[in-house]
Order: sequence, then C-alpha cells, then structure tokens
Amino acid sequence: MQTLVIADVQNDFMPGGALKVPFGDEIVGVINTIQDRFDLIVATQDWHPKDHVSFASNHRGKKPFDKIELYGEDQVLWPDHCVQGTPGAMFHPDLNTIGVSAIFRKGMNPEVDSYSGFYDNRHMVSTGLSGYLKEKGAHDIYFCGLAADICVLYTMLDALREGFSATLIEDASRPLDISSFGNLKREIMEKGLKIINSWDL
Ligand code: VGL
Ligand code: ZN
Repeated sequence: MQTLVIADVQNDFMPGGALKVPFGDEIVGVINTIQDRFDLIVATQDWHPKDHVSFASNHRGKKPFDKIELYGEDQVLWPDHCVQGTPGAMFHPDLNTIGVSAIFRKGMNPEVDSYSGFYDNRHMVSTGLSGYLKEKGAHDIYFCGLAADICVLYTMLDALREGFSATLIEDASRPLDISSFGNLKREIMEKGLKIINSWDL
C-alpha cells in the first residue's frame, strides 16, 4: 500500500502567485506522472479566511515576511494568499485530481496558522488526516507539493509523530528558500525522513 500526499499545489504558490515558490509550476507534470504508482492519494489545500493572523495586511505597520511573536513562537507574516474561494486558492489547473480520494483543508482558523496537513501550528486541532490515513491502512507515505521547506516539511514531521514512515519526493516539490534547503535536507534526514526522486519510485 503506497500513499501519496500532495501538499498545497495551489495557484498562489506558483510563479506569478501571491506567495510564489520559485519553479513551483515545474512539479505539476511530475506529480501527474507518478500518481499511477500509488494506491491512495490525498491532497491538502491552504484555505485561509481573509482576516487570517498570518497575513501581514492584518497587522498595522507590518509588511510581508516580517516576523511577529504569536503564542510564544515566531510567526512569519505572509502576503495574503490562498484566501478561501479565490482563484489563488484553487489547485493548479493542470494538476490531475481525478485520483485524489480526499482533500484536507487547513489554516481556516483565523487565529492560528497551519503549515502541516495534520495539525495547526499549535498542535491543538487535527484536520482528521491522520485518522483517515490510518483507517485506510496507510503506513508508508510519500510527500510532494509546495513548499518543500514549509508545508511539506511540517506535514512530514507530523506524519513521523503519527507513526507513519515519511518520504519526500524531491523533484515533485520545491522550497520557498532554495539557499537554505541543502542544510535543511540534512536536518530532515537526521529526523528520520527519507528523500528520493520520482525516478526512484
Ligand atoms: C505555506 C506559507 C504560508 C505552504 C502556507 O503551503 O508552504 N507557506 N502558508
Ligand atoms: Zn498559508
């Protein structure tokens, strides 16, 4: 049983989008190609209300990529992105979603950000993804999507905590910050996450 989680392949994370990930569009064809290797495919979708706390526009005097302290942790303030129901929140139009059995939306609570597809950043509220995957008999989970160093990473770390094995398909993912991703990859692997490329599948 091979499971694929497709994280946040949404227009706002694409070149030209509100929170663009460099070369983010290059992963869409790869993700479409690998889907037939998997028995179970789920997707996540960043899905924020307009008044979301992670938007710089909701903090007077702040600009995108400033940091604030929120609940004792650093919170990056982002440009408005993936606002519920807007074109930017839709999946990339070329992403094949026919085989996607469920979509888990996150970041809907205006007060808390949610990078992981499993839990909000305070680890208080579950999306139900873990229970869904367990009930479907998933053990080994492969991850792709955007951004490799944020949403994909936090989702993978939660997958480990939930007892799944977690493998990043690197060429089916792109980081927001390319310059720090080499070091981050080393840290990721020390935590027990695996990294492969689509041709290794
Ligand atoms: C993401 C920043 C803010 C992501 C979501 O999907 O990686 N990054 N919201
Ligand atoms: Zn977001």
